[in-house]
Amino acid sequence: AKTMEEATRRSYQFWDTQPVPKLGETVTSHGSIEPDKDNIREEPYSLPQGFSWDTLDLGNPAVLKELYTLLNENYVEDDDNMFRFDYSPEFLLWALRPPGWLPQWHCGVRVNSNQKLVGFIINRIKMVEINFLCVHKKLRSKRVAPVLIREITRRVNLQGIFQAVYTAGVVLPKPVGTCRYWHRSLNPRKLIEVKFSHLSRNMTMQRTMKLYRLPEAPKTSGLRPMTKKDVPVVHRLLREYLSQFNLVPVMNQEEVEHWLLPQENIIDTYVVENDGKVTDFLSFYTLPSTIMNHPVHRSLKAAYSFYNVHTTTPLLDLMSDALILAKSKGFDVFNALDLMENKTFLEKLKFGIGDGNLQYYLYNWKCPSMGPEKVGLVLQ
Ligand code: NHW
Repeated sequence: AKTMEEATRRSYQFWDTQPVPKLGETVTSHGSIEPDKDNIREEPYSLPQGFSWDTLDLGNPAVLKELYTLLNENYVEDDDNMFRFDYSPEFLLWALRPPGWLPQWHCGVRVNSNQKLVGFIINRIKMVEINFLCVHKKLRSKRVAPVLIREITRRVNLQGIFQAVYTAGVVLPKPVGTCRYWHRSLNPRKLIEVKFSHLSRNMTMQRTMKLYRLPEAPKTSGLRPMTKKDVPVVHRLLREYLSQFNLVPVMNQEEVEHWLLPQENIIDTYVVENDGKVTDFLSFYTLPSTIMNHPVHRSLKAAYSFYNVHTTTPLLDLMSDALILAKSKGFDVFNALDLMENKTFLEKLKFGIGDGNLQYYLYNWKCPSMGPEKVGLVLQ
């Protein structure tokens, strides 16, 4: 189901068996839905005949390439099946091996006969984040996804963890928050050519290009790439800034270093430093999409807004510089969700609203749902 209306009318064969609130339910209390289990099943769940579990060693470049290929060919597409995420192998290592990662959480499914990788789900670290659930196109609608979800749940439970957070485009029982993607054209001609966007009524290509034109260089004085020395101050700024939202990651310094220290073509972070004082930072990650069926353009280069913290520089100025930096690095589009304080700059900076929502979910935790401006968590 794509919308709440469709979703409330259907039943959920799998999700109705899981510790999540029902779609119609209004939650007013906070707490776990089922108690922590004290005996956790020791045997892996059974896969359909002909398939086996395989823990993926992403440190092996050949295995990393297999995962890259599975996702490149079978992961998330837009509603019109024109674009599909193209997570790079280096990005996958960044996303899948944060501090505290465990090998058994990189849970793959292979075909016995030829060892082809056809399924994957992973989680990252007391509450875990679940991401990259993927089943090969040839194996869809055969209830493999619930087996993957049960198996990762079992493996996480074995570590004494009973809660998780995840996001999805589809409506399931029951979103804790609903966010929307917005898109800022950086290369409008290409975006129109590949039908990511279209020429507005009464607009020529010339006028559209002028509308989205950006300065060559950022405007904020003291803006520079984050370095390792900035980790403690960025950690403090992030923790203080996030305290105003209701759903946030609690990162230690090591995690801040992992998630925010710049890595080429993966993550960009710029801090504002004046008179020896770091007061603000902006960040975005790199996630291109494959353009399916286009004669000329193969890839759409997209930057995704990550964490942006302001104490001195106005957020609008910070994000305007984020757009300028992204444009100068050759991105075609800059994407941002309408969470945290993003609504204060989206329209002003000429973002256009996207179609479809990103739903946020908690596993085995009930709490009242919140508006997007109270969501302070961004997943890859
Ligand atoms: S969202 C991206 C998910 N991946 C994609 O969209 C890639 C392309 N699609 C596929 O690979 C980010 C398949 O269509 C997938 C479903 C694998 C999505 N989340 O096997 P069946 C994430 O990775 C339910 C959760 O026949 P399929 C977050 C669906 O409602 N459930 O379908 C992942 C139905 O259940 P129902 C989803 O098309 C979070 C059942 O799956 C789902 O062959 C995971 C149908 O299964 C989704 N995105 O495969 C949960 N999409 O109740 C983690 C469909 O309606 C929970 N379904 O009968 C926490 C676990 C850890 C807890 C630790 C304490």
